[in-house]
Amino acid sequence: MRSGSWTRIVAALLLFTGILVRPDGARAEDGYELWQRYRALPAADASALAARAGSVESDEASNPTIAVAVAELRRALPTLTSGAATGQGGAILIGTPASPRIAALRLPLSRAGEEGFLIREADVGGRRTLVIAGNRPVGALYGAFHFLRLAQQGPLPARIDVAEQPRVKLRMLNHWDNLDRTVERGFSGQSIWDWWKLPNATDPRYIDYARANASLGINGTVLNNVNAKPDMMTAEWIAKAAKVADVLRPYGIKVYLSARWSTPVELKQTATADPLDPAVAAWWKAKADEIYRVIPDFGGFLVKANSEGQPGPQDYKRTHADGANMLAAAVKPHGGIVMWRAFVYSEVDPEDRGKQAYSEFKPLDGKFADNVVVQVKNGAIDFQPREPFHPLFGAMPKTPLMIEVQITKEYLGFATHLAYLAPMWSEVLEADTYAKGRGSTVAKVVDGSLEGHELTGMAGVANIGSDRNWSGSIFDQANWYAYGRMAWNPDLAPATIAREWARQTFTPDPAFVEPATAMMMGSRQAVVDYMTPLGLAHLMATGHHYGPGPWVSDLARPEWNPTYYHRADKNGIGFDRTKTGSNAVAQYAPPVARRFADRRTVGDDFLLWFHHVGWDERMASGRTLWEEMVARYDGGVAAVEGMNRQWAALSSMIDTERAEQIASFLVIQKEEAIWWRDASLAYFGSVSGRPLPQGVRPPAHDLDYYKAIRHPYAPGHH
Ligand code: GCV
Repeated sequence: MRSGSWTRIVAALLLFTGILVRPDGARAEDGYELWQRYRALPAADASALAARAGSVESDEASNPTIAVAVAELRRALPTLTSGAATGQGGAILIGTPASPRIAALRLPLSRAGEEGFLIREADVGGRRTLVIAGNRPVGALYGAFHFLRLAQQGPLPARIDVAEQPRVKLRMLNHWDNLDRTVERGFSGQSIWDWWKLPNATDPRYIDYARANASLGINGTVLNNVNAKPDMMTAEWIAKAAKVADVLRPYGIKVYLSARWSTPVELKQTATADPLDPAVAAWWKAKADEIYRVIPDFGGFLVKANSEGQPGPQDYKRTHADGANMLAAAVKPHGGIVMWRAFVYSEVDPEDRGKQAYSEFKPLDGKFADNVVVQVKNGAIDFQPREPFHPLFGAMPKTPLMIEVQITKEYLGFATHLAYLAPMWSEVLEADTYAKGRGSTVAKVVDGSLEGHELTGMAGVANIGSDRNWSGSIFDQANWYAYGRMAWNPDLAPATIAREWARQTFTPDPAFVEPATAMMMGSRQAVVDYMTPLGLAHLMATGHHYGPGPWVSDLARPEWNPTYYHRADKNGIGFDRTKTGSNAVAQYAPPVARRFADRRTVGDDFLLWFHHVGWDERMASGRTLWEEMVARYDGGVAAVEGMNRQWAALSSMIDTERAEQIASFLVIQKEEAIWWRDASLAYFGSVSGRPLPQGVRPPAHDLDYYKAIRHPYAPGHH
């Protein structure tokens, strides 16, 4: 080992043990503080901040939400301004119109809506004061976090006048956390919910979880996996959930629970789970009453039914609407809602899996109760590195639809691959459904503006676990952050979010932030290119979805096999979803259907999603399809090599501890990108019979080598 490496390792150890402090005074960091590090600002910025916001006042400190907002500001400002040369001049006043001093200002609070805020400077009792106000305490809390977001990023603007309110009503995290503390598709340790010790003991971490989420405006969390257990509905487990709800409540976060359809039968309290059976409806009504007695602001239920082996109303020849409406009636008197998932595909239906959710749900439009929202994944298959938008968006005008995205990276390299997901989500949100002509974007379906729905939402499958850094890697914190920011405002630009995250998480120095942002912005496309280029999908190994398995063709159900999705043979590759194939294109509005159906307009990104293309057909680049595919796999690997180089150049600008972890994960990513590229080219080369173009590096091993790789202990698989 080179002596330089030893020096870095020793430095990292000293930093870790707190013995060494960097010359710039920064403490060793393990990522626990996320984007809420509140480190000392440079002297000039600190002085300017102290002059305007040196102390914090409120007339409503007895309100628990205002109290946590005040506490957050008081926690942050002293360290942010610790390097200030001048005194603590200005004051912050935070609250709602319940505060006489805020009411007297007659602020235009209609701009803040139910949950938003205003931040502006005003004269309060003859003193220049920075006012953070909401119509409700939670708005003021979000305003406090917004102010800290601004303050952490560099000099405050000379004049502050901000008015914001969320575009989406339900800004939800979905935990796929099991009662034994394992996490389905979780790559960051155990569940943060220490169920075994609840309700008697809580963990201070729950408060930091609430602080982090409230800083983004997240206002709901589903505590347990959609593959739910009946036990969750027992008094013992409801008491545990109630304790978590108590901790999260001041932060404006409501608790929701995933409900297993067959719960009353499995608990041996009803003979059937038929939603139209009065005994079943009565059981759920009593259960809802019981929950609301201990969680008065309980949000409601999330349900995965008749999907991947989960029970559901169809077991009794009833529809999804019958099921959802029965549960909705149970929570309705308490103001609760039901989020009913549209992620369904049948174990017996031979129809293209990508078409099944639309086929089942579209006919139910208008049949759901008004406190039901149908939760639709961003794409029609399953959180692939790239999918076209789900055809249900725009197709159910009478039904509120919320979008579900996956923050945890089940199909994008788990926690060790750097893949910033905001560009993927934004690609879907910006997609035009043409449901009501041009401009009918998915974002407008989701925020309710297209059809005038009030009940709107976004759900993100959480990547949060017991790891010190919460998300398994530092850069995966950016995905949690970006999800929350986009749930607040689906139009926020991914690069803007990346910059604000990087400034708060690392340093506001543009010499770091700009290249780091560029690296993040290119990272998801790199994953697409080394895993599933040109519209390919679901080529991952069986079960755990870790690593390549494009050859897998022996699983019981056709749609469990990667060969089902790529359909490669010696002539070509791709899933024909046009009229000559499954005709899935017809599920989109005509202008979209026409674009996807035409080889000339579909574009490279979705080419093989919608078309079966000959290996020798020419692409826009002038290459044959086979040559293009090789170039994409190579490009993906090259991009990751570039990220490794880029990080080597940037890492000295931040603390050693996080820099080293990121560097080591980038090495893993590089090795795995090469594995994906080599295994995929070995396989597709064998199927196509085409040789690699001249000068292209052959795979390191033969196909059998890659086929023999097994990973029975890959994380996140249940
Ligand atoms: C919670 C995919 C995942 C499953 C997950 C399912 C779902 O199929 O692999 O682990 O189950 O999606 O969203 O319900």
